[in-house]
Amino acid sequence: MAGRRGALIVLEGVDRAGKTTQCCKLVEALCDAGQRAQMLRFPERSTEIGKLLSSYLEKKSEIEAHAVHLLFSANRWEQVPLIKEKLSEGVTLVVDRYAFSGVAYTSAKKLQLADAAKREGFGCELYENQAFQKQVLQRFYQLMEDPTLNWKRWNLRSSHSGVLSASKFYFSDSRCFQKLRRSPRGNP
Ligand code: FDM
Repeated sequence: MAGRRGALIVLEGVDRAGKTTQCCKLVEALCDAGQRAQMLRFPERSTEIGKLLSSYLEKKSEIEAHAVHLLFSANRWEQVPLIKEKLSEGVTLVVDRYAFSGVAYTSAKKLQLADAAKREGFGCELYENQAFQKQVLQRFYQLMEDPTLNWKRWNLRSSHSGVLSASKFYFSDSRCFQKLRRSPRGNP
């Protein structure tokens, strides 16, 4: 008889929201509770595609906007066999960013072009500036407005992070925490 499938839990949010810390804590808590859990993150920078993305994010190379969006998507697709294998083995996967980042960052980039002159720098990587991050946050809010995703909202004290699982989606920034009951549709 097949064992129980693992859960896919995704944390989404803007840069420096604390997603990685929360992912680590969640994996630790699940393991402490006797579950098998592992962490993944996107972009997965170790693959050939991941190396291209890393170089792009570190401003060492330029890639056309549509092409880079497809590379982020391909970078998720190349991990799909591993994801399926782990889930089918009963391992719960806690994922630091997934396809919602793809939508939020690419669509925010279109807005950013008009606003580029107002950027304030706060980080080393390409997207780490406040004006752009505000736009990404707005895009996450817009994604949360989708009525087909059946969101619920909680108040949180701090942190900008979110969780997406096969059956639940959570997103939070400093003001809200949302939950999706149904499985999100769509591709990685
Ligand atoms: N990012 C990440 C995208 O623009 N699209 C995507 O599909 C994904 C998964 O890559 F700025 C961006 C978001 C962020 C950067 O940074 C990854 P971290 O610190 O490794 O999360």
